[in-house]
Amino acid sequence: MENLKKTDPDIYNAIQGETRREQEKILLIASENYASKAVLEAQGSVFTNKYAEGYPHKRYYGGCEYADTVEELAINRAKEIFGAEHVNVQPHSGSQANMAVYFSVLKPGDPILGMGLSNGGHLTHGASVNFTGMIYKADYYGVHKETGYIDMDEVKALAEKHKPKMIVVGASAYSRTIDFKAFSDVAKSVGAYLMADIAHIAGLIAAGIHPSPVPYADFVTSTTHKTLRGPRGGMIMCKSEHAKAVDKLIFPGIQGGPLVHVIAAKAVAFKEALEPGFKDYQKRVVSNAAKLAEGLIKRGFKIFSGGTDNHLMLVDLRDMSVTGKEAEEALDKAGITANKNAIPHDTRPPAVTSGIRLGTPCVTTRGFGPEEMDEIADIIAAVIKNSSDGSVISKMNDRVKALCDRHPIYK
Ligand code: DSN
Repeated sequence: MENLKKTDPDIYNAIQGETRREQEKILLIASENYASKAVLEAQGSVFTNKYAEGYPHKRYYGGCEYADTVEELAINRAKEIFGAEHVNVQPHSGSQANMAVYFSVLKPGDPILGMGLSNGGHLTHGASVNFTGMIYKADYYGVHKETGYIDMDEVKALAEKHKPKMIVVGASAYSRTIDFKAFSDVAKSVGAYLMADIAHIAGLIAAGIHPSPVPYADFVTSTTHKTLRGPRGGMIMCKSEHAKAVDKLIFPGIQGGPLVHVIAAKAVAFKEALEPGFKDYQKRVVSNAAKLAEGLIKRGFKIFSGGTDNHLMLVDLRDMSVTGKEAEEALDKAGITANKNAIPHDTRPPAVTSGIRLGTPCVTTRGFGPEEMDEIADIIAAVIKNSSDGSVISKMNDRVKALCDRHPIYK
């Protein structure tokens, strides 16, 4: 980065600082990952310079022959991974992907049914503060208060009452396997479209270790940077009958020029996802999450729903003396980055919460295994149980640093 260092030392230093932070801390944010150097190189390439409005071989600008190459590779690789009939790799984000799907088949005021934000859903699944809650008449299903699992009887009853035009399935903080077929059955029974937002579990689905919604859903949206380990961005998969409408909504409907450099990086990530090592990585993400949950349970913590089937878990702090906010702050001081998260039916406000969400995509990418998971559980337990004891926090920070030193990122 010699050029950047000379041209803009402030930004150069911030990038150096962020690199150190990502190396020296244990990152347990469930929606983050370390993209490969190849992904970073593609994203930092000269495609940054190129306008390519339109789609491969149907562009509004000249000079798109290489842009066509990367976009076609990204589309074909995504089709191979997920078995989708149609793929659009242009959404700048997961929210844009979801917006395009809604706009392609819904009218303002139409009813939709999604998972409630406070129960683990996403803003774009109908939250009142989001465009989806402003434009559509949103209703929400949640998780069962006792079991923590999605209650399909509730989903069916709400669908029958609310008569949604679209049912949205997918979550940001749900640790159990999702039964996409059951959602499809409910959607069909009330004549609703089904959109599956697989942003969190896309990598698991790509590796075949979580059931895929592609055979069942009319639309499947995702981000590409979470378990899928690509660049920040979105994508849409759909049945052929919706291909034209979706493409038209992304461009010219809600976006202008695609980010070709990001599409190039998506293509690279998809190639990596087709390699045999990717399945093994995703298996380790899941087994690491199970081990971390087990380690925390062993040390007296409650995991919401009793455990995890995927890459994340919600630590339920309602019986502990700390809030989610205090736990997040204490963990950060000890070198562990996580986020406070509402526990379904939480009585504390969203800026405080009674839980923390932990995920294993980052730590698995850097090579941590079951032993490290148990040690992380031990550190988390010590920090949360002694959140105002500076000497404990400092000792735990030493252990975090030692673990991170043994597993450098971007070797
Ligand atoms: N912000 C993402 C997450 O952390 O789950 C969802 O968009």
